[in-house]
Amino acid sequence: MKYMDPFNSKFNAADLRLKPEGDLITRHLSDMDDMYHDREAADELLEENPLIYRYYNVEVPEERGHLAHCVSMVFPGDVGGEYFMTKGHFHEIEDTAEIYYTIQGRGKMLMQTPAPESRVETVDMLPGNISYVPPLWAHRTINTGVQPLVFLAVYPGEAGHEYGIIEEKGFKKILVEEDGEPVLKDNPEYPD
Ligand code: M6P
Ligand code: ZN
Repeated sequence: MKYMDPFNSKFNAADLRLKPEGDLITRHLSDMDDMYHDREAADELLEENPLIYRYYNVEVPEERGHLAHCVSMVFPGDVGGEYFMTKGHFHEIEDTAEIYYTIQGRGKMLMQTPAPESRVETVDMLPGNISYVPPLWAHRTINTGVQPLVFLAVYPGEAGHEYGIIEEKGFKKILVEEDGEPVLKDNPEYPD
């Protein structure tokens, strides 16, 4: 392994930007509209095509020994009652974990083990919470509040992202707003 020089990144809470910016990824509704269960509501909102989330990947080599890290923000909003959320993923290298540190906002992390168990858990994402995603669990972050949900994520450099399973099947549960409260419900489209 080669030496790499130490460095800082600085997150500015006032404008929600990271410096240096690194690799900035933005996801609009059109990047994930078929992940929401209410097709009609998604189609309606597509005209506006809101920004759902963005994340700043600090540039470190994607290899074993390094710790990939990024600052993400999921914006507030919903599609037919289903809160704005990340696409969600498993790690390509399945036995790699991840830590999320919530900086501001309010939300939940939805996690699920691989089929056939497909066990679902959620943890609260509130300022100061350190959320642990153990190896093997798929994970998606969901903004249940009215401010951007902002968090730092750290994971092994080699972990990689596996989106295919979630794109195809979704999560077993969805998080929807009912009477102003987040309620976890069965995903009606989840295959048996
Ligand atoms: C977090 C980390 C990243 C991830 C990002 C967006 O910051 O887990 O690795 O890429 O959220 O989530 P997704 O990749 O599921 O769209
Ligand atoms: Zn991850």
